[in-house]
Amino acid sequence: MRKLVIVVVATVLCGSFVRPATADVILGQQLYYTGGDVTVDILPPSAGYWSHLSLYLLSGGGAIEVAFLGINHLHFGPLVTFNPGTDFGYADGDELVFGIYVWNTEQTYFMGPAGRNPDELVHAGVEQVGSNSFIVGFEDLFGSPPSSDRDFNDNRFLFTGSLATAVSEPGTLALLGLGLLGIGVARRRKKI
Ligand SMILES: [Ca+2]
Repeated sequence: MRKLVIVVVATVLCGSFVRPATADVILGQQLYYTGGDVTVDILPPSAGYWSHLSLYLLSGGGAIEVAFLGINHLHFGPLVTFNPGTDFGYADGDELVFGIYVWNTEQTYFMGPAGRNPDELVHAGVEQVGSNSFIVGFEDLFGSPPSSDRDFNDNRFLFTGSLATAVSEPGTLALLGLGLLGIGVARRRKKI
């Protein structure tokens, strides 16, 4: 009996620490370049609207289309492999902002924070499915329910390769270093 109790307790304890089989989708998650190639696969969409995927550079409140990557309804499977560094001048740690342009509504929705989008809502979720693999699902309808079902699976893409969900350690440390340097300069200026 005692043995049985121990086994049951051990099973319950282990169970509570086991990660779920499917990773969580994180809404508003951003992806960062880690140097090297990135491959894009188009996964079957669940949308009625047609869209295309592009890589964008966000600057001064505007968006520049860096690379047109493919039309969501015309192609499934591996789409393109490119190197954000050698092809487009990205540096390690730079954010890779992917977005969809929805043909039917002429709206563009970006990965990342809500404020980037025309309705001020998050429009993409990221699910990490491998060490360097991420499924990004977009919501292609404007606004809150009932205008939009907010299911984030209208346009889905698999990104593999040189991507990460956080800026690499050296980049973070370098930023911290710059911050400390800034504080040092400010203090010195105050003394004068
Ligand atoms: Ca939807």
